[in-house]
Amino acid sequence: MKTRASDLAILGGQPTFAQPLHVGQLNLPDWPRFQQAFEELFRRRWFTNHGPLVRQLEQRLAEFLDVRHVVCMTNGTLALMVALQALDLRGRVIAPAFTFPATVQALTWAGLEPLFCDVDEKRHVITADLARPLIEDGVSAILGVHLWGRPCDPEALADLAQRHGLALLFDAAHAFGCAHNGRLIGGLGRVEIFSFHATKVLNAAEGGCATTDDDEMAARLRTVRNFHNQETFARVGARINAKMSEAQAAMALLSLEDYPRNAQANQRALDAYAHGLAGLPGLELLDPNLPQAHNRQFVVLDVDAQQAGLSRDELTAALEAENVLARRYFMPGIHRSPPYNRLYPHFVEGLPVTDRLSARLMQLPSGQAVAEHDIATVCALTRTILEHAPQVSRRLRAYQAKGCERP
Ligand code: T4K
Repeated sequence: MKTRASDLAILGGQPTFAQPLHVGQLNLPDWPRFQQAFEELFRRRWFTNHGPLVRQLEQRLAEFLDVRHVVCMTNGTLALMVALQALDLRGRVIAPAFTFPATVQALTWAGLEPLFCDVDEKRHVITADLARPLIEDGVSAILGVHLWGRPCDPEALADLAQRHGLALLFDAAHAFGCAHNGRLIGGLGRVEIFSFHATKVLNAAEGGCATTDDDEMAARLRTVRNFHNQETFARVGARINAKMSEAQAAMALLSLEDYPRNAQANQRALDAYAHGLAGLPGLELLDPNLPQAHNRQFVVLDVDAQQAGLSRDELTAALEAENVLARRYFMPGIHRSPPYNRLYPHFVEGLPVTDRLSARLMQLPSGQAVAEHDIATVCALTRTILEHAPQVSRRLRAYQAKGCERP
């Protein structure tokens, strides 16, 4: 265990981990089940276009989420693009800038403009109070993001949307298995979308879905998802190929079976971080204990630079030198990223909370590939880095003076 400053890799020591520890928390099914699923797929010779596995997945997900309709798609971004098209939106959409770029990219591809809304400092999501002042002519919808699986003010947003005749939808890419008021997220707003990317708790390699309790919306989603005239359920403006393949569905079905085990493992990892980081000044782990169901897929740390003695960027750089690849999610806010900073320059200085959170939050490695003793080591390293904060900070500033962000 490293205790001396000179042991730290950022100050000249050897990296603690020979292999990088990633934040990508891949949940893999065991190999024999995966092999069997793919052997069956090869035998059946039916690989896409709403095959039996996609239909089975849609049914199982609808049961799991307790929602009337699940429409599986190629990935979460396309699910969002399809949802925006199915809602037949025009003009501007109120959305956070504190999110993954895909949320806003989907708006752009649907020909819509983002109207960036700042987020709540404690919950990191948009709220009705923050969205209300943005409502003006030309706004057609509110797109909330349940960031880190935290539900974003659904009732108050629904009320606001209804009063102003706006559509309400949610990007629930992080929120599979997370509950709001005792019900799993999936039936909020007119439509919600999920991501089944490899790094998500439900892993289809790539994949996603849209969910709704609204029969007409489901028909529209299914129509937009497929370019084929024979698959027409509703009149829509434009269509696209967003179909999920059978290979993706095979993977997702296995991952869904494993979900309880994976969520429990995530909770154990979070507990290990909470234990290992307890008492460290300036570090706050998000939601270590939650009363309601949650996937616990993101281990998010809030770094108060003044109290910790090191900024979030300095801490991630020092950990990276040890081969601990923590991520600075989400940085910068989308309002500061191209092309949005160029297209909508008036937002660049207009989202103070988003800017503050973008500078403070980091995601820590977790998931199947990160053992509990690895987490204990990451926590001990963090402790040592903080204990030697002035030297670490000086060293990083010296690198920066040479024009490098990190060693
Ligand atoms: N809305 C929100 C709020 C989202 O967060 C996302 C996606 C979407 C919409 C769109 O959903 P999708 O269209 O993706 O279904 C990753 C994921 O690619 C992305 O799905 C996710 N959010 C985002 C939060 O994280 P990157 O580009 O930052 O991470 P990436 O791909 O570099 O992976 C992270 C780490 O995981 C890497 O350091 C290595 C490890 N990894 C990754 C992959 C893909 C592996 O070990 N194995 C792998 O196969 O976006």
